[in-house]
Amino acid sequence: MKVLVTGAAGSIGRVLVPGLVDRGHEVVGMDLHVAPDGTTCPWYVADCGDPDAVEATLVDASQAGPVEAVVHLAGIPDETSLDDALASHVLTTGTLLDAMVRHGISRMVYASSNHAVGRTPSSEAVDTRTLPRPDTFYGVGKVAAEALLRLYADRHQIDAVALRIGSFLLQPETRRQLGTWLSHDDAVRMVDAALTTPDPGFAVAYGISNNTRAWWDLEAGRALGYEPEDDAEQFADALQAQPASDDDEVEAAYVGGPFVTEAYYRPA
Ligand code: 15L
Repeated sequence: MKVLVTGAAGSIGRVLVPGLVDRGHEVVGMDLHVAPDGTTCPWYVADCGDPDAVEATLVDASQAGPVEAVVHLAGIPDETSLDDALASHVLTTGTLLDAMVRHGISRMVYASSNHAVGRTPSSEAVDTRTLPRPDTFYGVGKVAAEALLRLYADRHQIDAVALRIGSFLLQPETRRQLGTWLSHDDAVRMVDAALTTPDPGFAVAYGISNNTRAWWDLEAGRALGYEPEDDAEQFADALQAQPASDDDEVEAAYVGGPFVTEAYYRPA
């Protein structure tokens, strides 16, 4: 499948671009930054929130064959002002979806986040029926971007898969991440499944590995064909050997962990 990956130079993009190529996809990278050393796929330095830049990218990238899907990873991966969150997550998603409609591209895989439901207490089950409950403006941006995906799925029959990613890291670094970790290899497996599953329509799934301590439902991902293989448990002894801190308790209380704390409060 020929796939445009936005945010291709970011932390997830750097793993996903070669991972999708290894799985036989034809990848086109797009980012505000130049391609990392060693990148072999076509690359566009362009802003995916700028309609003209997106149009020029798709016109050029389609010359050697149509782009068939967009994996939208671009976005500020942390808390920011409300304006920046809306621009970074919502406007980019809308710009790309409009371009997809114009170009007949029928699938978007979106890097949403657990912070869309981050204010949900950890005592509650977390599945795809969990209502939006953002913990930050970052989470608000992800909720609104998911709403756009649903709108374009209904209006334009775009297959739109929102992956509420947990903690994408080489290995977990906190006790919370023993449940929320998404390994590099599982991230590739998950996005590949979301790209290739037949007719998902609008779908939401939680993006974590097969962690023994996970409390977010993995069934929606499995329904898309995502079978995670890694488990954070292999790191548990080392992490638990470290003294417990107050942060551990706060982080354990809500889905979004540290994003729920006052350090993340911003005026609107
Ligand atoms: C995210 O969505 C963030 O981009 C990342 O910085 C982490 O905070 C991660 O979630 C997480 O919840 O661990």
